[in-house]
Amino acid sequence: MKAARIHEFKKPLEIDEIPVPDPGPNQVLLKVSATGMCRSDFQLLDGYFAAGLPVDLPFTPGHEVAGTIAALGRGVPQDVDLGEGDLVIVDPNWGDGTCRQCNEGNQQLCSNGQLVGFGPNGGFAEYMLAPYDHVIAIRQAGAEAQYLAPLTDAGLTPYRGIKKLRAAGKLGPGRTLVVNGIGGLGSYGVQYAKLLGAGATVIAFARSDDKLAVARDNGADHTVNVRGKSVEDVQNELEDLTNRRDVDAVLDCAGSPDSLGLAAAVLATEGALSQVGLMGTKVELPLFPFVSGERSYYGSFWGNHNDLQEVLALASQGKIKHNVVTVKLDDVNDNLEALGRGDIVGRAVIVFD
Ligand code: FEH
Ligand code: ZN
Repeated sequence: MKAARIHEFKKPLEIDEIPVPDPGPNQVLLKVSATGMCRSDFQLLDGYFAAGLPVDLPFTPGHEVAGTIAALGRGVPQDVDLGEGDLVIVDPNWGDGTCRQCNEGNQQLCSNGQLVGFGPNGGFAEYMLAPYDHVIAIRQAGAEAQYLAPLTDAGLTPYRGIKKLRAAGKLGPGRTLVVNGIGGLGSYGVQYAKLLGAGATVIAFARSDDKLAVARDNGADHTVNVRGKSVEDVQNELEDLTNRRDVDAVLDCAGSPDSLGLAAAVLATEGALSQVGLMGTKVELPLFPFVSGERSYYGSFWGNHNDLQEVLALASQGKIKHNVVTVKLDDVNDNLEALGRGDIVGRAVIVFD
């Protein structure tokens, strides 16, 4: 099979011809149909995760996968409703099933767990392996792999991030919610801001008009191009748009020092910032304003099984729009470089024949 593999960090992936793997007793072999491309794939290749998520080279990235079952391991229970040819998505976070986080249903937080495409080989290949209990069969007629794959990360991570803001009581009528960074995650994040915002006014921040057009098309009430603007410039635009110079909640899908600094600066008293973007390497927040204004900062990572089921339900009801650009495996390096530059509008998805 063809596989795009990391042989050396900071060097292009190599398209290799390698054997199709055999499923272990409790695994399924997937024929990959579609795999989303994430900025964290670019960061993986760049060595960003070398300490936290070490991988054995050569390594196949790809953590946002839909495919069809090609074979079942001999230990897959007979009563499991999975069969060859079934269209499935890969639930990407494989916990150990024993720790507190796993028992709370948050396998993405398991310190002994595995993240597909960041440990186990992923979907930048024609076939891949997954535990049988971490694939979800899609029974909806007409469901397309290129739109299912992104739901396992780009369409999942911002969903959990918005849920944190809702759980913190920061959304609702009269509230303003910024989605900062309209890339693969932000194009879904704007939609969840409207779906879960309970009437909050949704404002998109981005550095390109093309991405802000996606945000408007996906339901943003207002957009602000923040490229080259000071905090005061942005506060002036917020006042023109909302009659306020601050906002109650921010979903930051970028995570760069500039985006985090701007978000912290415009966050209102008792406001909350939910962080899903990882462009930077550290968090710097103004200490006294955060303490004296009881502002909150939440890290939010990927999503759990229930979050994913909720996203699948919204998608099956036609409540989620996709901004997908389909690409081929042979063009993986060009698209990784484009991701690194922030040049992809929407989500690039590798599609296989
Ligand atoms: C996955 C693994 C490690 C870091 C970041 C990510 C994100 O792509 C999850 O949304
Ligand atoms: Zn990702």
